Amino acid sequence: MSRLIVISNRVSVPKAAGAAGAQGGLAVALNSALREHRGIWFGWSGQEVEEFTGHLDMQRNQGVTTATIDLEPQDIEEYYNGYANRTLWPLFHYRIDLTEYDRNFGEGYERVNARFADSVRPLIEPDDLVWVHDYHLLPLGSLLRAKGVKNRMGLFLHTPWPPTRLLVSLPFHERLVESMLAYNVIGFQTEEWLNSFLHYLEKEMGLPIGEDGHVEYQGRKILCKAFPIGIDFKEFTEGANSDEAKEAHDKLKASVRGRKMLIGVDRLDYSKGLGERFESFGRFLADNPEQASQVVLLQIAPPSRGDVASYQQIREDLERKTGHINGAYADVAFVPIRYVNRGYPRRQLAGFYRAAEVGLVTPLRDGMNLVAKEYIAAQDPEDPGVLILSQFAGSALQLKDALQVNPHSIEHVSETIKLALAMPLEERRRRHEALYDSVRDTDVVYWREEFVRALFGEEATPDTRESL
Ligand code: ADQ
Repeated sequence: MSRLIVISNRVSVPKAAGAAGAQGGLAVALNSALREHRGIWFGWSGQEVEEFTGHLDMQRNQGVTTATIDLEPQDIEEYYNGYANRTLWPLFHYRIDLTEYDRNFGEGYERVNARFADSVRPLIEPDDLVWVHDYHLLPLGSLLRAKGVKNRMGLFLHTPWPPTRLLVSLPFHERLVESMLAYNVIGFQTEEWLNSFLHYLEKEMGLPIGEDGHVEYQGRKILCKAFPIGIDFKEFTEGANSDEAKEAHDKLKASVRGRKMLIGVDRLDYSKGLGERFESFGRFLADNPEQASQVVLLQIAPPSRGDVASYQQIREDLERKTGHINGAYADVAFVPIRYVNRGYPRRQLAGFYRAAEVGLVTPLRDGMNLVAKEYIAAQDPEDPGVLILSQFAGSALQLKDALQVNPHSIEHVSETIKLALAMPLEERRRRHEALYDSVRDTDVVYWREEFVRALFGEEATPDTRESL
């Protein structure tokens, strides 16, 4: 069986089952694939060294080999905080107002991608499949090709792909996109992002698009396809039925003393629409004074990317909005918004989701959004909560039975909150059943198997396919 080489910006070292600390569904799924394929996960350690040495730290944990490198301060500033998080992230989330086009960032991005290529190259053996993740490493495939790597290589982008009209604002966009065509497979979360990418290839590069999503470039065929990511359904639902989840659920329920609860769980990121969400909740309280003391919004938002100014701004903005709404509607024994800036172990999170009558997932733009799927998976099927979901999340294309909203419309979201809180049990059950089936059937294992199958490509024999 071919080995799998997974390459991403950061590496998540596998934890023993039941170990303390949170581990994301993606890490769980990739680790299980790596175990099956005797693979290696390569990336940045998250550590800083004074000067880059290229030293590879190889470790074996829980049957998975990880290989990491440390980066120097200038790398982190220009590649990670710079081009990845100040240029590509905002641009890919349609925020050209926040996009910084600093030339040094672009140079740092190429330098670090070259460092990744130099360091991972010796680990790649002729039959390995190479799977690169996300916007941090778009040119990595072409840099590896230049070093003689002939293996099948795939890229999966976890974010949206922006419309061509926005992308062309990026200096050297042609070079960036052309470098991606070194992969054999390019995967997106949804058809929408896929179509934006294909539109760029057609309009800006004049490439004909085959009906099956294949693009021909320099005599090679590249498969461009949507592979919607899911959650680790088995692990998450087991966790949701654990004692730890039940305890978290009961404690939270007791603390709200009969009030109905809405929950939001997001990294503190401007793409998640948190400011608009708070305003919508404020509007709901203003428009429905008879309910104002009967509902609570629990927003869990661990800070991320704190070195980037736009993230500091969103944090301040949310603190102001929380203070404003709580100041207006709290009384001595009650605050309407509980705003918590920390992470929780996944089982506790599952208990919190189940305790909430409404899941509020209202990003302004999101590649997929796994919180929406986790909320559905965590519900009690006999008495499920209602999911309010932004039409601009990738997951909206799959989760049709959620109450879909335009997160920019404060009125619409406020009215939808009212509708959700009043929804009869029968309708809640009907919607939940359909959503639950979709979350279960297209879970992260399905996603990973589909992608690896595509990565095998035409060369895959029935035997190798079956071994997936
Ligand atoms: P993110 O932007 O990080 O991911 P999302 O898909 O919602 O967004 O995943 C966040 C994950 O972090 C969820 O599993 C959630 O449970 C967890 N999380 C968030 N807050 C937490 C907290 N306080 N405590 C513990 N866990 C917390 C990017 C893209 C998405 C895409 C994913 C996967 O931006 O669009 O869905 O990658 O491809």
